[in-house]
Amino acid sequence: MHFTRALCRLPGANFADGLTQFEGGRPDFARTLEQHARYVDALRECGLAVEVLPADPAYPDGTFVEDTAVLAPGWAVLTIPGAPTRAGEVCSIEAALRRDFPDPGHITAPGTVDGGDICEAGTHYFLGVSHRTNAEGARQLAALLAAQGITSSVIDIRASRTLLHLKTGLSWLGEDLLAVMSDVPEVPELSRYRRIVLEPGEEYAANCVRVNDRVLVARGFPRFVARLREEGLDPLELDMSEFRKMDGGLSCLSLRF
Ligand code: CIR
Repeated sequence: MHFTRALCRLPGANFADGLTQFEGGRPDFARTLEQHARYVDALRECGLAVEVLPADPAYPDGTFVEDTAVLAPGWAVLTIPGAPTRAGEVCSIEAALRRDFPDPGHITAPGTVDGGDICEAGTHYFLGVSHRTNAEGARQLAALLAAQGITSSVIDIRASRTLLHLKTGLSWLGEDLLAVMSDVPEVPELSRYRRIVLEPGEEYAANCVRVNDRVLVARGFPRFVARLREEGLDPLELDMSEFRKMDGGLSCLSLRF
């Protein structure tokens, strides 16, 4: 899929008050802003026009915009993020997305979906059922996707201690290639793809993003970057240290369309 646009949101001064299980210290706000600016520049280098929304102090996790919507070509569905403190983030994203998607679909209660659980792989989407996305949310999304001609399969990651979201451990790199952490449970549809399995110590890099001719990937994972190059891909490495401290990955910082 060729992307032309992206939506991001600046981290706010209370970014460190968001949800996290990470035990390696609090993020530094100045470095967070630098890393975010570099991320936005990288999307622009990939040819995208990027809209950057202002921070909203009501939502310290609001910079992780990916969780608020699921997109497909010409189509959007607004989610209900599974963490109660994040559910209100959808409102301002909806206003921004409606300019391009005037009639978006909606997940309705009691369904919950975090966009980070939805791994888009062309015309097939993998739907993670997690501690954020519930089975009802996945069921609603599967029906909405089917109406767009997109098939889907559910991967239940609730038993995993390492996967916050499905895309923490699974990314589509284009065509028939996936990046995958060994913790991702097997489902039959995964066997249709070739896989780069993340090596021990490099698992964080599994959350990467193919953007047109490039692959945005977290800096510091040389074996994975070498594997991407062997596949003829063109990695663009980005420092993600401060977002990692808030359990965030590369994909969650933007909605791409
Ligand atoms: C949260 O726990 O909701 C945020 N601190 C991190 C969300 C990361 N989102 C994502 O991976 N899609």
